[in-house]
Amino acid sequence: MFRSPGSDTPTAEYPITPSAHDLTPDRLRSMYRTILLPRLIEEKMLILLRQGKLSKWFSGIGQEAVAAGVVEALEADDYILPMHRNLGVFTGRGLDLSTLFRQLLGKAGGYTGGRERSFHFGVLSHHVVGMISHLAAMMPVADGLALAAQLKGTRQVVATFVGDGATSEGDFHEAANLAAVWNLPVIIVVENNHYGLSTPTSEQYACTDLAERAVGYGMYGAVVDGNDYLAVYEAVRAAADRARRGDGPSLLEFKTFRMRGHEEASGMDYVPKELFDEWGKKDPVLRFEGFLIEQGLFTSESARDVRTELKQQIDALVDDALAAPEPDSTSERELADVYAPSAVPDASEPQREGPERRYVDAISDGLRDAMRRNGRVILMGQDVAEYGGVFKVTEGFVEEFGKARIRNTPIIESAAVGAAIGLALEGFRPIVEMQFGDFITCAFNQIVNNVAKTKYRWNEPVPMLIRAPVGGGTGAGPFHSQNVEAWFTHVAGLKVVAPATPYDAKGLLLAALEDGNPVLYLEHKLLYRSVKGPVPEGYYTIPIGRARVARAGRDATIVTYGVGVVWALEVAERLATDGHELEVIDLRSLLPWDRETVFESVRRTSRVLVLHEAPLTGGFGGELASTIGEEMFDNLDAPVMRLGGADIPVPFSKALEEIYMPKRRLVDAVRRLVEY
Ligand SMILES: Cc1ncc(C[n+]2csc(CCOP(=O)(O)OP(=O)(O)O)c2C)c(N)n1
Repeated sequence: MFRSPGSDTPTAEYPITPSAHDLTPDRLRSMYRTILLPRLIEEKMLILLRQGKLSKWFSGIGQEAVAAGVVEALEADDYILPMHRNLGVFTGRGLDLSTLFRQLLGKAGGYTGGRERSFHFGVLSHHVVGMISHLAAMMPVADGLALAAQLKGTRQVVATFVGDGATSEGDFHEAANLAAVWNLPVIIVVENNHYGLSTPTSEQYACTDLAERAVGYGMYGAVVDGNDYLAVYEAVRAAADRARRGDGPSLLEFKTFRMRGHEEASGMDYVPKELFDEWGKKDPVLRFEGFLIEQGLFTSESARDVRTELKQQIDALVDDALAAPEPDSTSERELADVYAPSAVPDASEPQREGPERRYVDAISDGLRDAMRRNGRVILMGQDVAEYGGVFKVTEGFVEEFGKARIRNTPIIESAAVGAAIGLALEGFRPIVEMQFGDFITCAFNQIVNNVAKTKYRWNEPVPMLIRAPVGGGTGAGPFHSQNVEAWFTHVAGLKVVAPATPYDAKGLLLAALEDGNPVLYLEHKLLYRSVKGPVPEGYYTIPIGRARVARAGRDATIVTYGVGVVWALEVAERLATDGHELEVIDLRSLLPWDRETVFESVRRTSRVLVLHEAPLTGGFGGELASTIGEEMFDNLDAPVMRLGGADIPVPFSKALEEIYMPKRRLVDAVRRLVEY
């Protein structure tokens, strides 16, 4: 039944491959409905599009056998991650059609209430996890869902769809490699419809068949006739059986064809007409219908009756959806839905008492406490297991928690974060360690588009902790010294914290894991072993979004975070001898940040300097300064001043790095402020 990579799809006659499984006549007749329904819905959608009642449509006409075959071959609790042409997954999984039509038409009462378009949503009860626009970005999520199944010991498998074009994306490679290395129960469903928008496969990849790549990843691969419904069914069943046996992932390449344009507005002049003629003969719905008639399971009349029945149902549902109101909301309601309510108690913080611990030890202690307390906490990252991480934060963790929970990843920042989404959707609390904060750029898309937006888009929070060792001062050069906060404080749906003391490092870490939202935790490398302080033993949390007065004063306020707190306290000490009493506010959390504590300080001092190590231009200080200026103008005796790193990459040489660092300019800046 499998055609091995390199062989051609048959072109002479196009019979259906009879199933090796015992499919009863009733089952085959019901499978007909599964492949027919999306075709008929699409035909209706094309009418609505022409009537201007639908804004956009990505057609899957001609490709239905792939989605329908996957749905039919898998169990109801196996996850499927469809793409933009896979209506058949949603209908085949039995989603409520009334809600689905409202979703497709962008109406109130749809699955996302108008927040997302077409298939960009998931329904966990039906084990369907929809896409984001960024191609291949859901493949690492599939790995995470499969890992969750593996950790829980269920028999679930996960099928993740990807187009021929999207196989060129980095996430395809990272996810395929991760699935193979971790032997995950994943089925990569490559839907090769021969074009990625207007680009033919000859300009997309240079191998003969995409399934050849399976060899390189060390997984099973096969080319399958994607327009032969039963061949798809058989291939997916076999792949699922292999995955359930513990034999790992498969890469199935289904050769099919897109019988419409990329999307309905884009036309299809770039596709030679002969291809439509050729593939039209292999129409998957008609082929299966012909097979059923040939087998005596249907007559042309009974097939027509099924069509009529389904069309009537669709017409009624569409009329109902068209009559539904447009989404209606308020900015308050939309804002309130970006985050899940925090589960961290708002109680007062414990005394700053306890054994003296270094900043790095406090992070380790917090992680260990969290892992002991909650068996669902899983830590993933490069070299975090036996090696203990490059900063030794997780030293000894494998011995205590085992390899299943302390997971070395390949060098894959993007897929590690994507996999964390899958874990979070399945109730785990993943922690992803970036080896250096600088490498978080490789996971940027997953963090800002996938992690941050899922809660708002389809109301499923994906709580996780992403740890990033940041900052310079160690002579490590432009790619091991950066402060990354401003790239992320701009993103609704994330929380960002930056502790400056061991006490806060532990309390914020535990809060981040309990919060119920994705939290980016910025730990400053220079503080790891240079800062010590009392850390309470046992479990405690510091609510995210609460600043602290690190030093009280009345002449001016320095608002800062991370290593800036250390600098500010040093300068405050020094200038106290000149009679200047500086107040230092340690923000601790950047998103959200504690306006009230800052505003109260400004009321006391009337002068503010905003300080951070990151470059000044476009830095988070701009947000702080403009808010203070806007809200506190009447209380200010001087313009809000900013001090940040020089607008250059962080240089390697210590002498040059000092030029970058704002620390050397801090005393002058404070003098300017108090003397203004
Ligand atoms: C990361 C990314 N780059 C570009 C696009 C724009 N885009 C949307 S669909 C598409 C073509 C996708 O081709 P393929 O993966 O083969 O899937 P098909 O549309 O053929 O089903 C492109 C380029 C995108 N959505 N995401």
